[in-house]
Amino acid sequence: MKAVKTASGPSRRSFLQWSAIAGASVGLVGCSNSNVQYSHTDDSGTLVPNGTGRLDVDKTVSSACIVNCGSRCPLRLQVKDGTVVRVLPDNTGDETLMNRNILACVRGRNMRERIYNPDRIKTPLLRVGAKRSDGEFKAISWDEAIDLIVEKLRYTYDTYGPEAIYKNYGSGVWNALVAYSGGWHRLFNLLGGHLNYYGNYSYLQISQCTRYVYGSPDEQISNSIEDCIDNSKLIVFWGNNPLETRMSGGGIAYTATRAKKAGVKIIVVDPRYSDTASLIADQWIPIRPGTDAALVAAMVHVMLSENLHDQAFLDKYCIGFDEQHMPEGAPKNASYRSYVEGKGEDGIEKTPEWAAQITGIPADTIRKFAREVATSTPVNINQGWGPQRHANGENQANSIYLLACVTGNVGIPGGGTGGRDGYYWPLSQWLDDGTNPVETSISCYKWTDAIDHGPEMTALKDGVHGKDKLDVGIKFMVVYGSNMLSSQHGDINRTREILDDDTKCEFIVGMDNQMTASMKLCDLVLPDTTTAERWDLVPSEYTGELAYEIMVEQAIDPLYEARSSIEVTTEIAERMGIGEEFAHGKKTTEDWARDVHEMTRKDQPQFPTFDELRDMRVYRYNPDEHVVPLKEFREDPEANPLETPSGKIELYSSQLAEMAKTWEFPDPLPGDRLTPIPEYVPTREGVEEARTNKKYPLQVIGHHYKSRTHSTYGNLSKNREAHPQKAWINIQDARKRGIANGDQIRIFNDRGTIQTQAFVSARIAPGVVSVPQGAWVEWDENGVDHGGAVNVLTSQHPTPLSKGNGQHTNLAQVEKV
Ligand SMILES: Nc1nc2c(c(=O)[nH]1)N[C@H]1C(S)=C(S)[C@@H](COP(=O)(O)OP(=O)(O)OC[C@H]3O[C@@H](n4cnc5c(=O)[nH]c(N)nc54)[C@H](O)[C@@H]3O)O[C@H]1N2
Ligand SMILES: Nc1nc2c(c(=O)[nH]1)N[C@H]1C(S)=C(S)[C@@H](COP(=O)(O)OP(=O)(O)OC[C@H]3O[C@@H](n4cnc5c(=O)[nH]c(N)nc54)[C@H](O)[C@@H]3O)O[C@H]1N2
Ligand code: SF4
Ligand SMILES: [Mo]
Repeated sequence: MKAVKTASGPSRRSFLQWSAIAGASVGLVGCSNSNVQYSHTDDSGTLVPNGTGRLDVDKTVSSACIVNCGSRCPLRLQVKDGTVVRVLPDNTGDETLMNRNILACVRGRNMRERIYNPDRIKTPLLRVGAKRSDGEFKAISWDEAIDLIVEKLRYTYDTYGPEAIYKNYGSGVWNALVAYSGGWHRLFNLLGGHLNYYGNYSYLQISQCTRYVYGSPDEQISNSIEDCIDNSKLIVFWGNNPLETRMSGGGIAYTATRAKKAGVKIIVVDPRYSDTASLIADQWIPIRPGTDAALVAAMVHVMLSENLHDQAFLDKYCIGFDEQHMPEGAPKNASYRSYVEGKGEDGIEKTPEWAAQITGIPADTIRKFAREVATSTPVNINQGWGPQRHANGENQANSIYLLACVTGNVGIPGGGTGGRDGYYWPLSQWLDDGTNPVETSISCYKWTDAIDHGPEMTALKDGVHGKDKLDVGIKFMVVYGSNMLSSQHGDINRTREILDDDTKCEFIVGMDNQMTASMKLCDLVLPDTTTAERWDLVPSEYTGELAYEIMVEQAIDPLYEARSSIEVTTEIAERMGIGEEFAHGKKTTEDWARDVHEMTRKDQPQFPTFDELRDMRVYRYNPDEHVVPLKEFREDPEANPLETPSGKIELYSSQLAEMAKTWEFPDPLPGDRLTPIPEYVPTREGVEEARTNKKYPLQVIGHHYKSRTHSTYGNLSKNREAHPQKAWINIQDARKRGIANGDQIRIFNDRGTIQTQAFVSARIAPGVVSVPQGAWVEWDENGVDHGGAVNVLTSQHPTPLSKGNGQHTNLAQVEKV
């Protein structure tokens, strides 16, 4: 039944066992060694090889793990007597690179523990506590819950208008074509609209700064790793940790491991000796967080002094690198080269010695690294989103792009743009949200401000788009598939304070399938189904050149009183008199999934029918060629100009120079400024402050962790046992504080205090602490979080250009408990 259109060519290499990655993360059911693949344990707890287990089940249905890890894995759910008794990985592929099985990681294989978790929300719940943070609820019926939503929606539209209605960012359901919006935006759009947000927490900074360099309205993706396997000499994973953040067998953990096996050299630039550094890298360059733009400047200094830069590329494809190629009206000595050579405004030459004292990387290492990157053409400089999730994230990201240009790697096989590894965008259609009549939007990070003081927010000061200012704050908010209120947004304590004043945001509806800390802050909580309890479809995304669509069949009846979001929004629409426009007769998740699939097939008639896809489980349709973005531009820049004002890559942006004059930064903190070139900008709570701040001398970041996807899976006992929450701290910093490995420590700043276990190690740069982000909060009576949620420590202060989440920029102190 498999319809396979692979991109396999003579240079594609044969299957590599998954063990390199699985071996590092095994601990739950579902693992493999180099010879045998195991999928589950038998009743005695013994591992059973794939295909040999007892299969006395009623049925095996196609499902998927849809959490937002960026990979998207098929799962086979085996059902006995209406219960999911076993979770098996994909077996629709084979042992070739481009048709490989898209093996779920240990999280997805532990899906049963999420389906049958005691934290499942069982009925609709109405807040009865005086304050939201009291977290007290009573059970109510679905009828009452829907009546209440209808009443509050009518009231909010009548009293405040559509800009007071908001659905918060939430990535927990993003990866399924129907569940991703659950119908909420469709409902609001038909009722008169809602306040929009732009960007996302994943890559807000890079998505807003790229347009000034490459002219792309989003991030500028780079060559695929499949291309690197065949063509690169070197891959630099720059603040990018795919062995932990892209753990699917369909994902970059797999292809990056293949690149390593194919002999491509790998260097990792990261404050941590990450799983990627430890498992596949030839070299680790530890860097102080937020200082990448300084490292890049010094590398360019070395390249210029030793004539290793690609002048021909810069002349032909870029403006702004040197004084001879500046846009009209730019001041003298404003080029990047002048900045590096000390002829710019600050008069400082950006030597390796200068960068060494900022980045913590020895000058000699910087020199060697610069030479290696310049001479290993083609090199794929592959930036993750860690560098851009900083207070100076826009310049961090743009500086790494710049390095790809200075070395002439853009648009060629084996090279890259300096962005993240490329992928083939799936062809599927998503549930149609309709059109929002409201054009106003805020950055996705500014919702707490829009609740707290919306009407004070302006375009020039707060990045309001589509309007000069907001006229009303957020008054009605939906929190669906989102743990923003008390886990994933910055500064959890400030957020709770804002939400506790229910004269600001007057009504909050939450919908999740687990009773998270965010649900506990809502006024009305709705029990959603899990993916096992509904129909849907799941497209591929960050799986490089693997493109596919997964069938999600309902495996079991909804547990308790759970109902799927689209069925709930369909009913709300009916009660509000727009049922026909909303649903055109559709009622169930299956109706909606079939409808969405038909929309896809209208554009893509080669796709299988819905029922064919049920048999296939996974439909694969890889591209025929490697993903090499900006290839046409490289071949003929005149015929294929970029969407920048000059049509070229703008290493100096006149647009940014203009914005720097008009944008307002009242009460600025260090770093609150725009620069036309990606220079190094010291910021609030950056490395300079760390070195002078006696109270809070440690830089705290929060990497994405294999135990969870953000907070999702964070409440499961097996995941916690395999990968407990631990804060990484360097041996020197621990010793100074009398801290031994495994000790309980407190990490605190003016925003809050968390307590967790110390992981004392040389795997993290001195002066840096990393608290894996997404742990579930566990408050004690003194307001100390014993779960270890890093966002107790993070700031809501937005980044200068994108008004985004510099959540990796924090200072704190650590002490032994
Ligand atoms: N400090 C710090 N904070 C960060 C980050 C960081 O690096 N550092 N990273 C940021 C990034 S990149 C992101 S994308 C955000 C992610 O932030 P969120 O999108 O809030 O991600 P999760 O914490 O996984 O929350 C998803 C929620 O969806 C729920 N969910 C799962 N399946 C379903 C379902 O079927 N139905 C419903 N209704 N709900 C479901 C889960 O139970 C969970 O509560 O966090 C950001 N926060
Ligand atoms: N297991 C797992 N996988 C996930 C997720 C998850 O929560 N868990 N979340 C998913 C989501 S939604 C997203 S957006 C992606 C996130 O993907 P990323 O944003 O790329 O992940 P991070 O862990 O925030 O950062 C990547 C690396 O950058 C390093 N880093 C931090 N600051 C700096 C810096 O200033 N300079 C340099 N050079 N490096 C720095 C971190 O130590 C980390 O190893 O991951 C996805 N995959
Ligand atoms: S968490 Fe990501 S890699 Fe793991 S099973 Fe789910 S989709 Fe796949
Ligand atoms: Mo993300």
